[in-house]
Amino acid sequence: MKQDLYNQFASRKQQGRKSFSVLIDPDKVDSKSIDQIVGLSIEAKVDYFFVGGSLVISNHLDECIQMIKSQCTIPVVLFPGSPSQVSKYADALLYLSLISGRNPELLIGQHVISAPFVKMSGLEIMPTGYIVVDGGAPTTVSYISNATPIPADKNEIAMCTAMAGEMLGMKLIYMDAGSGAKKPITEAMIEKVATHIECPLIIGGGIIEPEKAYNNCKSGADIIVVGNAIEKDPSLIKEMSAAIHSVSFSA
Ligand code: 1GP
Repeated sequence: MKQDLYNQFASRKQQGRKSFSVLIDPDKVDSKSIDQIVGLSIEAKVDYFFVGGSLVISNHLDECIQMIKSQCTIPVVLFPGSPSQVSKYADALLYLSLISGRNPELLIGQHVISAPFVKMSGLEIMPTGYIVVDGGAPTTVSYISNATPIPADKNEIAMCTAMAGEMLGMKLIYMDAGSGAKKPITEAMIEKVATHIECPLIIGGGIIEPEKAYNNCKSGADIIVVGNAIEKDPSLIKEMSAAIHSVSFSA
């Protein structure tokens, strides 16, 4: 199994370097907005693109990734909302198991069905424990997953879930309040989880202010994912990136 990008995630964590990932939902962009987001991301030294969405109604996932790839060398990681969201043009795939839920389909069922297809893609596969936390409003991910998110103030449940995921062999933990969450994950919860796991910790959902991204990194997040806020205002990329990267330098 290829591990290049994962090794990069892990070594950045070891060095205390924080990363910024811009989330692109293929349903919400056209060629003009991709150009703009990629241009701003190159300038702002964005570390990764995550591509995917809970639905992906359109069928231009391949096209979207090819457009990104034709303009930059920023790695593209698939963040799939369903097993059909696999593209050989990406660099890696977050192989997500929804460990905060009790829906067997999203824990293992869909993986069984998609395994041969995922393996054949040749992508670097990153086994990821996906933890959905209540973000104060029903988000697409909580509806689609048919699973109860972890209550926002139950830090111990999040901690134990992440620990279990890591001990089961997951290489990344992704805690998500859901796209467009009203309340992003608290710093207290991030800190509780970060101090009990060794693998890289990804945080996303409802982050709209650079200060929040900064505080999340200070609390132990390794990779910050922002989607919605950037769709609304792409100029935010620069400030977000500077805030996240400033933690690395002051660490
Ligand atoms: C959602 O973590 C991502 O799955 C990003 O959320 O779109 O709210 O930034 P936002």
